[in-house]
This record gives sequence, structure tokens and C-alpha cells, in this order.
Amino acid sequence: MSPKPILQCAQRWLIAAATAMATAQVPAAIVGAAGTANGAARSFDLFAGEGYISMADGVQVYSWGYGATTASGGTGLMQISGPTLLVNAGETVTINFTNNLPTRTSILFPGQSGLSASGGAAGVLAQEAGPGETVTYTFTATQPGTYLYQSGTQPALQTEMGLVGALIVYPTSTSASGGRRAYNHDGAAYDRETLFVVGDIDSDIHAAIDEQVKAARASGAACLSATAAADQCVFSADLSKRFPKYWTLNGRTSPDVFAKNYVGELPHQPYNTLPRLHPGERMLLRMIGAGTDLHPMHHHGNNSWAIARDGRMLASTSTSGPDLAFSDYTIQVVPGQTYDAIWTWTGAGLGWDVYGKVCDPNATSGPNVCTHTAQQRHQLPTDIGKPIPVKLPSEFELAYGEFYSGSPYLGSFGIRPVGSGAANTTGAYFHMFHSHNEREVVNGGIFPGGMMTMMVIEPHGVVIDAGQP
Ligand SMILES: [Cu+2]
Repeated sequence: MSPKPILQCAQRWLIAAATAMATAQVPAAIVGAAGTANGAARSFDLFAGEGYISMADGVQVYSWGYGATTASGGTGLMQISGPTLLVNAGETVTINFTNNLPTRTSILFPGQSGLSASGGAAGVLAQEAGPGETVTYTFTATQPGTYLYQSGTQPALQTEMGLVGALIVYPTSTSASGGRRAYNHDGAAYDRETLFVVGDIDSDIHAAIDEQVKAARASGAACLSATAAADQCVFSADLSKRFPKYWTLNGRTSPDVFAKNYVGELPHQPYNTLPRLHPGERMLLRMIGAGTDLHPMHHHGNNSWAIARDGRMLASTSTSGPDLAFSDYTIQVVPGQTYDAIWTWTGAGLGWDVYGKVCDPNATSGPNVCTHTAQQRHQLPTDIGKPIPVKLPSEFELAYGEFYSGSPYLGSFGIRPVGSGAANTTGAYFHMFHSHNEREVVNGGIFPGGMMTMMVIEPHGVVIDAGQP
């Protein structure tokens, strides 16, 4: 990535944060659509539409996606992934869904209770809307958690085309300390949250569908204007030959994942993926398998604790909290499943002082007293004051990455060659988060790209916007 797009991102972060603040009607730090609340009811005006999304190597991919009206907190455009629906537990949710695709489609809401639907025609899995038709779905968001929603019509093809989104149900309770939690137990408490809708795209399938739709329109096919469900157009591709070429986080490929939310040049991919946190904070990773393949999502720096799957805490009893949580450095994100994991990083146990303080931890007075703040004491006491245990290579022997501050110490800067390393403006640490299936961190076969982002450890004192820049 060149420095210029990164600098542009920095300006956009402020705008994105302001946008997120304005739309948050639920306790969400994730950007999305909060719909229209009315007492214990919440409604959304959604639609399905077509368009071209952009891969970071410049390839345009014809796609079908969900969208939300601006009144519902969306952009008014179809998007990949679909609008992240933000609701509170216990609310009755109504989705007024209009189909602007040339074929019939629908929405499934796995994990929700009391689902009913009206309008359109009954399909195999869900009530379906033909072209131009509207179906109204209603359900009760009984249980807090991370969920997906997706097409229930030709699901193998239509989820490939992009008809998948996230639904987040927030508990109405807070943690014992008044903070946020993902489920009704303090074992699910968190300081920050982020969303990874994990997908894969075979652009050849999308191109084949694009050609079929264009051919139907060019010939004025009767199926395009048919009102009976059985007579409407159905497009198809040989999915046994499926061979994905792009791998996405929230619908974007790296490095586009770093650009701000709602960036103008990605009108159909409004959500970014760049989690930022301070040392010691608990970052809730909401992960959704929205593609066709399993993706082993791997984080550097520390293991995470997977506390929930499919919107249910990994709990042995209703009061135990996530006592069946497991710790790993890779979460196997299976298609159709969701996972909640808590990731944190402190620098504890590294055997050196990440803040680079030159001091004596045993001194109680005088110039050698350690001046670490209480927040910086996430480190082990035995590490405070210890220098980095290796001699740094000379700057002539280093290849500087864009995110290197020039110093091995958190919040510090060192000498960098002119023009290098302009991206790390706060002296943060960047820990990679990516698919451990390494062929998925490419764009058009070129590394790096695809399913890859960074977890940014910001020094204490750096303000991190709630709106996730
Ligand atoms: Cu790695």
C-alpha cells in the first residue's frame, strides 16, 4: 500500500466516527443500520439489488446484495456484505423487504424466534419476493448474540452472489462495572467490538450470471415480467466447478479493508475492518462465516477466547457463563456459523518493557524511579524497565514496512528513511489478523491482499473513536 491512500484514510476516520455516532440507537460500536425504533418494536426497510463491487486489484465483480434505506440507517445502495442490523434483545423486529433483482429472492433469519412472513409466495426455505415485490418478515430477537441473515432462495448461488449480512442482538443488561457485554454474563464483557463477515468469491460465477441477466434483458425475456413465481427468471451456474479467486472481510479485500467506513470509491462495500484497542482492553471479535468455504482466521500477538458460537454462549449451564470457552490462535470460521471471541494484548510476559522505559523497578525515589502509569502496568513487574533483549539491526539493514514507527517501543518513534513509514502516526503496534490458508491473502494471485487486516494496539492516551474509523 502506498502512503497516499493511508493518509486519505486518516481524514476519513473522523467523518466515519461522526456518522456512526449519529446512527447509534443501540449500544453498538459497530457501524450498521439501527432501523426505526418504536417502543419494543424495531423496523427496517431493506431491499435486494444488483451492482458491481471492487476488488483491490481493480477487478469489478457483478454482485447481488442487500441494502437498507437511509431512513433505516443504510446507504440506500445494495452492499456487500449486507447492512449490519443492530437491535436490542427482546425487540420485535419487522423487515419490509423489496426485491429489486431480476429473479426471486428472500431472507432467512437463523436463530431467531417467532418468525412470520407475509406477501410474495412461499418458497422451500422462506417466503420469497418476486421482482418488484415486497415481503414483510417479523421475528422476536429473543437472545443476544451474533447472527447472520442470508437468502433462502437458491442459497448456494445467491449467497455466492452476495446476499448475506450480519444481525447483532445486544443484551439490555450491562456488566457489573456498567460496561458492555455480548451476552447476559460478565464472562462476555468487552471494551471494544468489531465485526468480520468472512466471504469468498468465484468471480467467474458472477460473470456468468451477469451475462445471463444481460442476455435476458436484451431479448426482453418474458420471465423478467412474469408475476407468477413459477414463471419468473431463474439464473444458474455450475457450482461444482466453483473455484474462489477473492477472499473478503466485510465485503472488501485488503488493503481496501483499511479505508474508512462509507468511503466514496467503494459505494457498495461501505464497511471497513481495522480494529484498534489499547493494551489490556478486551476486544470482542464477532465473526461470521458468510462464504462457501471454511476460513481459519488467525491472529498474531495472542490467542483469543471463543466464548460463543451461533449466538449462544459456550456455557455448560444457564448460569455458568462461558465456561466451555476455548483458547486458540486460530478460529475455524465455518460457513453459516458465527463466533464470538475475546482478544486482548498486554505485552505481559515478553521479557522486556514495551514502553522502553529506562528505569529501576526497585527504586522508590530519585531519578531512576519507573514512571509507568497504572495503565502501562499491564506488563509483568519483572519486565518493567527491561530493555528489548536484542540489538536492533542498523537502519541500512532494515526493510521498513509502512506501519513501522521506527522504534520497537509502543508509542515511540525512531529514525526512518525519508518517505517511509508514514502510516503509523501514533507509534502503534500492528498485529496481523488473516486467513491462515495463505492462498486467501492475495488479490488476483498477488500477495499481500485478500482476507487480511491488522489489529492496532494504540498507546494509552491515543483516543480511539467509538465509531471504528
Ligand atoms: Cu500470520
